[in-house]
Amino acid sequence: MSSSSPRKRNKSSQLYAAARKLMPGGVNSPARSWRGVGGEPLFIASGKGPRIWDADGNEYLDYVCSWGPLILGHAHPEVVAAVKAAVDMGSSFGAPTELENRLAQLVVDAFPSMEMVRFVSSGTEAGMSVLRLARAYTGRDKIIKFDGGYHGHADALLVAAGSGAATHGVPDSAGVNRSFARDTLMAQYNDLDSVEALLDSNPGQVACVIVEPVAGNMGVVPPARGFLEGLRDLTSKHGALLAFDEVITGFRVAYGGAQHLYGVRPDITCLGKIIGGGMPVGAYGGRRDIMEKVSPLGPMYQAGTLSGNPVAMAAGVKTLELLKKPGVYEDLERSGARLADGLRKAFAKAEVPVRVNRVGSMMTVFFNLGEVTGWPAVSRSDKQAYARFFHQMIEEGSYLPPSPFEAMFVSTAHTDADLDATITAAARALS
Ligand code: HOZ
Repeated sequence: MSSSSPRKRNKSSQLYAAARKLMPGGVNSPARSWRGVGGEPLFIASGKGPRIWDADGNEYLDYVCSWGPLILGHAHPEVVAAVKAAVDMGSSFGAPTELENRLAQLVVDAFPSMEMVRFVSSGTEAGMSVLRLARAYTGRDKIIKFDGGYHGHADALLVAAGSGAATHGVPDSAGVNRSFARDTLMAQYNDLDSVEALLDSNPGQVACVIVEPVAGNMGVVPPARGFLEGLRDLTSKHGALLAFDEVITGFRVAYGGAQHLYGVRPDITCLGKIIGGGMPVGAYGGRRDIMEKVSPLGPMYQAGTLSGNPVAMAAGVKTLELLKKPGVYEDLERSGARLADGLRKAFAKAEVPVRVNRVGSMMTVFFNLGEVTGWPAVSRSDKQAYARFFHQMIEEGSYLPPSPFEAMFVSTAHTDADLDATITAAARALS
């Protein structure tokens, strides 16, 4: 897998030069621009199973997996066949289809807290809609989010946000209406006291607390024991809704998401990524009495021509059907543990202090001396060291997230041999 001379990137470089003239920063989403690690992004030509190939023909083992959705790997034959069959029947109707019923049934069966669901086209739409719904249901304006938590780029949620916003050192976006941002209160992840203080000082004003139950957009940070249960108790006590953003964790850390893994039932949930099997999809759902506020049943308006798009629904249905098979999550857990343990050993041998945080098949290598339990610790990580490691791994043929504050993902297509090759490559890169 290693290459003695640097990989050629002529074609990627030419494409990037052309893209920069056409699109801001040459990309359509900032995190993929490599500003978090320096250098020019690779342009990807194709993917199959655990591998991707760039425009110059270089091969990589892929641990980005489209930022999570490709839990079955790239171009899974059954998902591809389902997409082809759907598109042959017509790509969009803007009218109800049976496929929406099928995906909705799979989702509500997997997530008992979601008694009803509404499909949208992205995780951002799901996050934005959940806030509107919480406000419509409670008649309150304020929301609590966590420092380093990312729930898409809706105005009210772009305050101290993780993911690309953190990577680029721009915690707040220009253009966000100050009055929206004023209603967004910031707490610290894994710190219940910070949440309680905000609820106490804003009595009867907080519509919801929105949280990634396993933080994934500041890198992977698992919930401390009792944190999610504490949020459940505090929100119930103060009449606020508890919203879990499971756009990354849904069908990833368990078939029923983090809420199943940790046994905490939120009022509303955002989903995305995996339920579209690699196609653009998001969803939100929750208790029936809450979801009945959504138009056309209720007064909260939210709509979309491409919502419930049949091609995306077909990819999602097939993906969830495959994930439901026995043993899938046990295998993902084993693969995740194998990679994380192997990386820990490689770093320990090289005497490079890191923390590898992992939940199931998602993980982050933090170049950090201490425990990483929330944004203050995450932000103390050595970004330059991550950037060096990232580039070494690219040369070794493993494609990691181009940011120190994102998650690596393992798919069912990664074999033990693939994972071991990446561990060996890391050891070589560190030597
Ligand atoms: N929001 C994604 C990371 N958590 C990045 C999306 C992208 O750049 O494709």
